[in-house]
Amino acid sequence: MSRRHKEPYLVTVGETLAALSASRPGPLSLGADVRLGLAGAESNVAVGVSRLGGSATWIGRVSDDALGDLILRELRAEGVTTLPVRDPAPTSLLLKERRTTGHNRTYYYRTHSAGSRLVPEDIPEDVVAGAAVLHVTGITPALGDGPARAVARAVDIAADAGVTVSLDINFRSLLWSEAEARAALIPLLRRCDLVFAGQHEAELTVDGAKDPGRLAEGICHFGPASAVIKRGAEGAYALIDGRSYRQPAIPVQVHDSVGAGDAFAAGYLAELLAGEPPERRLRTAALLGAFAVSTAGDWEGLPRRSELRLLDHHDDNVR
Ligand code: KDG
Repeated sequence: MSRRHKEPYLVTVGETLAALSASRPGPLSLGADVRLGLAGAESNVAVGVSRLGGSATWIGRVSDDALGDLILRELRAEGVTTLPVRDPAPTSLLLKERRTTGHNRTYYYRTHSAGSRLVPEDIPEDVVAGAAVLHVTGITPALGDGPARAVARAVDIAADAGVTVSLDINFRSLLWSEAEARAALIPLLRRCDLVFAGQHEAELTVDGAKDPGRLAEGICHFGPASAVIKRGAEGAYALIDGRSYRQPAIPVQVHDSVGAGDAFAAGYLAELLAGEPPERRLRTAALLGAFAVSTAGDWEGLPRRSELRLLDHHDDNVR
């Protein structure tokens, strides 16, 4: 265990972005209300774990300017340990246009960003080797050769040290093609213990399968002991150390579904860190997913542990 932590911790590697989200439906227009927030799958997971009382460390490149300062300030305020490399390149931007009430359009501005200049030398070996869990996603390897090699190095260090390696496929079609994602992620998958995938992401990984059970088996065939297939409102199917589990989704009113997958992973991983059994990991994962979709922003609405019960019963008004 690293000297920075006294308890089992999760470490994650990735890019945190500034997010500008239009508040009202319609085309972007001059003077529109646009809200500044932060996004990034890996830091979303770190915040989710930290809010549940787990210990989380985030590693990445951060611009040496006001947005970089904001990212670090917010992550630290959330109790996440940050190990940034400050970089003169800018912070990436994610723009969310609410084109209609039910349809968002996302635009990335992340070429040559600080986060995409991550290199293997940025990964502190002692921190990764001392973790209980390393969590990576398919987004960072899509940012370029340096980030792909950095993630591969983190996975190699962790796997060699016996650290549980978790991968969320998180396929982003704006960053690369399905063929590129497969070519880059399958070698990573072979060194992972636990994989999270949406239905489509699992289909992209396992040829010809559609049924969640077959998809999870196909993923585990590459090497991981556990695969969790996230199916949105239909819940999740998991194959964990050879046993299958079904976790229904928690019914809530959907406000903004972006970030739900990260929230789900955070809930699962926080319980894994706490030594909880699969049923509890999946239940908390589903609860965090429900918090994420029923609140604004990727992570801002995620619960503290004491708040889990708000969605964990049938009475909507706690008095
Ligand atoms: O999972 C939510 C992420 O998509 C969002 O936070 C931004 O990391 C992000 C990305 O690259 O899409």
